[in-house]
Amino acid sequence: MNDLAVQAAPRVGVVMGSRSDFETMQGALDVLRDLGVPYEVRVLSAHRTPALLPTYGARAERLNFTCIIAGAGGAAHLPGMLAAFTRVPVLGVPVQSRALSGQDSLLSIVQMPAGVPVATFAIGAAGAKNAALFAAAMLATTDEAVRARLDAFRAAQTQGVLDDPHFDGH
Ligand code: RP5
Repeated sequence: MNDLAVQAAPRVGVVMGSRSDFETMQGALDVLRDLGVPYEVRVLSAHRTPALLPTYGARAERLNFTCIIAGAGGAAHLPGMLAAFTRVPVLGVPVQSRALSGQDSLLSIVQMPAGVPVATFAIGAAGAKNAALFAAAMLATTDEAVRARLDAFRAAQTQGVLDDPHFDGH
């Protein structure tokens, strides 16, 4: 995973606690790619590679990332630990665990004590996609090209509903 595509001048870092999170996090990568947001992808584990967390936090600051999207499952301490090591905003994605359907991941990520925030998204694929859309929206405050692509995405999404033959317009 760590040899996955590293794009030129990444604006968003996408990290996940395990290769097993990739299927979920693929949704975030797809959205970032479709919206033309340069990103890099890493596997970083709070418990298996803890020494890499401060290094990555410093890298995110040095490269001036807009944000880090961090997906993890189970006792999902990766987003909170990363947030402790960097001022770059961390968007947490709770990966759906087998044992508790991701409720453990959600609570681990969302219940940060005051002082070190993690923005927390929905469990699973929807959360991964929305974290990427949120990252794009942050970038869109200063990047006109991303803003235009995000607006076009939302317009197409709206049109998709309106074009639905089961939608009667009332
Ligand atoms: C977490 O533990 C990962 O984020 C993953 O969701 C979960 C299980 O990891 P594996 O045992 O599948 O590597 O660290």
